[in-house]
Amino acid sequence: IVGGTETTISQVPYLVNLRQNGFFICGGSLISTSVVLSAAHCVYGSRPEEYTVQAGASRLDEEAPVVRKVSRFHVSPDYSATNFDMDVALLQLQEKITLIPGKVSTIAPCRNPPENNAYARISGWGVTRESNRDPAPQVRTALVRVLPNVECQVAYAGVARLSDSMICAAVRGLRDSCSGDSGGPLVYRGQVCGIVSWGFGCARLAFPGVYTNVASERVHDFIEQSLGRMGKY
Ligand code: 4AZ
Repeated sequence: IVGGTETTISQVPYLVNLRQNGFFICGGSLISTSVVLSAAHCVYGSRPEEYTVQAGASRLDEEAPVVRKVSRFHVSPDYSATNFDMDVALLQLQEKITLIPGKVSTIAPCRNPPENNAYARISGWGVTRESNRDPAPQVRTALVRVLPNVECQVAYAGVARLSDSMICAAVRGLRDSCSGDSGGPLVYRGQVCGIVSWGFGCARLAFPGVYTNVASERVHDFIEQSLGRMGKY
């Protein structure tokens, strides 16, 4: 998170960190006691056995109260590793997570997209500057403005095509998600409305952060279908 502030997991108890072979790689959101919502690009090309999910920890270097192995991925069949269309995945956990009031809780996927220019909360352990390499040791958060679609299309015109499965947010030049925040939530009115997906740099004036639009028809349908295939976990 660039331009944010340090916080504790009690402020964002739905946020989990995702590890691959023990190394922190991404964020995610607990949408049920056994399912994590994250980005397809966090898991694409790898195997579920390599991943664990940690919940209830504010710091990456603390022993998390809840650690679970990932048993299955459900990566959107329409995910594109070239243009990041449909950058969404559900991770099924081997065992249910024990909810800890005020520390580990679930969050519902968004039904309706946030209103234009509304402020939404992002959080994660991603780098605090575009030029940094190491993740932030303690979880951070920021409020970012959800941009009207046209504003984002103008920003990325000639650089990338934005699809209906994407939504943009930032306080341009100041606050944004960044490397390591991928897969983590953009929260509006207590629901997860975006998944940190991509952007050109971080907190640049010209380039807002791009999020998977959870309330878009294609993303919403994918989530519902996947949960159905899991047998309504
Ligand atoms: C990344 O590299 C990344 N500013 C995540 C989010 C953004 C840019 C890059 C959005 O994972």
